[in-house]
Amino acid sequence: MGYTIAEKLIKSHLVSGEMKKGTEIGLKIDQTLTQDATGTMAYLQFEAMGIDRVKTELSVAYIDHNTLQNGFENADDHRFIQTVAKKRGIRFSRPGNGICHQVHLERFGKPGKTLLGSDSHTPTGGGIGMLAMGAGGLDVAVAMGGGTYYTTMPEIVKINLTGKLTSWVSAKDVILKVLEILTVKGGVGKIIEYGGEGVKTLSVPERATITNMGAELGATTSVFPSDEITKAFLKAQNREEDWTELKADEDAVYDKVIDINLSELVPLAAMPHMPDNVKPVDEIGNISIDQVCIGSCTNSSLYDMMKVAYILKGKKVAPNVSLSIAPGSKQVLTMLAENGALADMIDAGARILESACGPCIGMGQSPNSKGISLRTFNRNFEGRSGTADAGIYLVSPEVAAISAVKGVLSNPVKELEAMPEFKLPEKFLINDNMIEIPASKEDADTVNIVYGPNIKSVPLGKALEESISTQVILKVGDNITTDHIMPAGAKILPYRSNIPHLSQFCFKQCDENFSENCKKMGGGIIVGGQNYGQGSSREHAALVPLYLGVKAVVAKSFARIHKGNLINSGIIPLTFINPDDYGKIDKYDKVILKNIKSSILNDEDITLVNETKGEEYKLAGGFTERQKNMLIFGGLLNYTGSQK
Ligand code: MIC
Ligand code: SF4
Repeated sequence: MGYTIAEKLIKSHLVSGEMKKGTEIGLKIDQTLTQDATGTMAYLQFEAMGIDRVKTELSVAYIDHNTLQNGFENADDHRFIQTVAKKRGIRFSRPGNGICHQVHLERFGKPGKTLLGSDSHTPTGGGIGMLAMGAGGLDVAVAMGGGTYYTTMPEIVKINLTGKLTSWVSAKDVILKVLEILTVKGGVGKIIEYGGEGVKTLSVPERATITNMGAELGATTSVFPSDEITKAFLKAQNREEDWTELKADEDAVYDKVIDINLSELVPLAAMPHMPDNVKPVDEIGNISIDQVCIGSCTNSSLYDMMKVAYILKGKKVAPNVSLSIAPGSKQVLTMLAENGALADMIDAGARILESACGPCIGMGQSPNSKGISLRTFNRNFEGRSGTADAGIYLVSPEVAAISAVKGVLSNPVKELEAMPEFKLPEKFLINDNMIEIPASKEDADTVNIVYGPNIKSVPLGKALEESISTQVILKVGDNITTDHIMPAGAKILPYRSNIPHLSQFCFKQCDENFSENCKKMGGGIIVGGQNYGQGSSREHAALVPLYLGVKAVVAKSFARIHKGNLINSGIIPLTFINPDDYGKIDKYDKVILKNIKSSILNDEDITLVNETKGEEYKLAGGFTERQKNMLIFGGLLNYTGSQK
């Protein structure tokens, strides 16, 4: 029996376990990336491990999230990351150089390699044939130190692409279609592998758009083959030697195959407030809009920007619309400036933003009250834009650009003449002058790490007690995102290295008083529905609840990265054996996790006694030996410390 691409990548990096679906595997990590919003914590944890130099083939620290500097905090964090990077052997991508995933694809990604990033959209690298996964900062810190990354051997789903995208229909519509089919929890425990004749019609940036937003499926990652198109892209980036071929064997077996005919796709949009709430643009109709934002790690390549500039050329942004554009990298922005496309955008009235995440993470450009904003981004969770009652629609750059001109949601297929061919350049403009090379091993001693006053220590869990007697401090529904648990945005992000300050914002959208209640009542357990913790890789969504005294989360199911982050910090993720029990528990019920320690150690079902209702429910843990140790010692840092 032959292998799929994903299996080949796993096989060549397997250091522990067997490739048996659903069981734990350990992978060797070749490359890591961090960004600044998760990076400060990741490097604090790396420092806590006491390792001198990173042991990966390549590690890069990017500054792209917290680039609004309306106080000293972000700039201090940047300085901290810059100095750690210099000392510990990590390349440093300076603010202004671009969004981590876009720059990594352009300058560092290599087919056949593994990449672990402290950002959930790390699977962008799957567009170039990498096994690229998002994880919590602590997992990335361990990988930087040469440690193994543990995950569950996933099922492999093949998306079989046939046909060719038609005029003004784009890669974004492909991934929106996949989201419509699979939903935001359809990818959990799976790798999505693209194949079929249609693959040949897609350029690397288009493939990267698709693998990027595979994160919204909850998938472990997504991957494309590495073929002649990949080779041409790498050659144009002056990195032809980084290419290797990667394809599935003829007789590879998949757990599921989904057929998508690219020729049949139409422009789509994900409506508020979930990326899988997808409908054709035509069906939604010409709704009035207030804002259009183009950019983010999903859609900010030169290819996307050239199409946008073409649509805007000689036109004017409608008076009711504010249009912002953030090209994804310095490479993209410089090339747009040189070929005149930037002038077309500016001339049409676009507000050009720096090459960074910007509005995607609520760093500016919040829409007006009840505003409707079309965005080429990947997430439209309620409140993420910074305006609680705004409605965000996720669309392609083509739909965004024509709608900005028309002032209403518009279908480019109807509004424009047939699309001309947009070719990628044979040579990208290459200038890595904003990537700092670390100090040599010999000079590392002369570099001092600079800690700003905003940097506080990392909270640590406590060793597990035999039984936990507490209360339900919060009950939430399905698909709770990490943006619900630990919101981001311009006011909060500067405090990513200050957990005590962050704690006041925890779960604010679900329960105004969550933080105060925790402080008053000494924390408790959280009860959740399906897919608890989907979205970002931010470990703050575990560290802040830990700080507030949350001991366990009992849910119907969990998202992969968040579950890992909970265990790493010593919070116990448990699932209902009978999902109907979810309905029987209420907020503030007094509960006991009876003999939880011995139940975890002996792989027994766990009993949750509901003292208020006089009932008992059975819960499953299903932890590996490694996870048991982390929970018993109160988190990965404690456990590692205990082994020294
Ligand atoms: C996001 O898109 O939500 C982020 C901000 O990039 C996060 C990381 C973070 O919270 O810092 C992600 O996707 O992992
Ligand atoms: Fe940045 Fe948005 Fe991409 Fe997250 S999803 S890495 S915030 S551009």
